[in-house]
Amino acid sequence: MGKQMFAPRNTIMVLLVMPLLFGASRCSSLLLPVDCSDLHDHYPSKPSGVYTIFPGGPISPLQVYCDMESDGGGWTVFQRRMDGSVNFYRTWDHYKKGFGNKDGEYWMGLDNIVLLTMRNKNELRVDMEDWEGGKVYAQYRSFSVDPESFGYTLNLGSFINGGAGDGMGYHAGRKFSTFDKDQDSSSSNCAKIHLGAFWYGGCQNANPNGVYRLGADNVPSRVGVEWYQFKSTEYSLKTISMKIRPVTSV
Ligand SMILES: [Ca+2]
Repeated sequence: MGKQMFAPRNTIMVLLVMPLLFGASRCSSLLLPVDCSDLHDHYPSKPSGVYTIFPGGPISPLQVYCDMESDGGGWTVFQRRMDGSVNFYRTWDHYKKGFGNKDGEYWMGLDNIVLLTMRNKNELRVDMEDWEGGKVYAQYRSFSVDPESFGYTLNLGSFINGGAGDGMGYHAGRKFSTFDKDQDSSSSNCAKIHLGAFWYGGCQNANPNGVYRLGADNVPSRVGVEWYQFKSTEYSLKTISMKIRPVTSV
């Protein structure tokens, strides 16, 4: 009699648990998204904001800002400037590991960028805005960064112009440099001269990690948040964000 009494309850339990098990097995990445694109695929209506992704597996969660709007969304933001609240003139170790606030200005960290770009073929989009309301972007059909043992060399695919001009093309094939680790091709130290950290050559067309300033303020040139082909090197941008997304197979 007891079994008969409990049988309906067990049946109910199974019915309740089955969809959960089925759902978990069907969409394992739903619980542990690899990147913002993965998250966007499962929850297309999620707005832009801070989310936790797992590019290095389940034991290494990483908080990032996801751009769920630009060109269909699903972009994992690895660099963002918007108000000058975070100091970007930092050491190699900071650029390796990442710093800043995920809901504001931050750098994701080169090791995380390596992880994200070694898994899939990714494209790069750089959105930027001047102080007069102008909004443009630059896009590259592929983007990856080699591991630290290769100097975090930048690999960049073909350019798509969204009005910004090709500020990054010059930096393709360059190693990353900070003021305390000079890997540029200049006889001087580009990071020290331009108060930033980037894939400098000798030295740059883009300086997105430069000093946050209010446009063309006539202070010493070429140290601002710059994109030469858009506003020259004498003009510091109001906002810039660099983001990646896996390239959908064709
Ligand atoms: Ca040098």
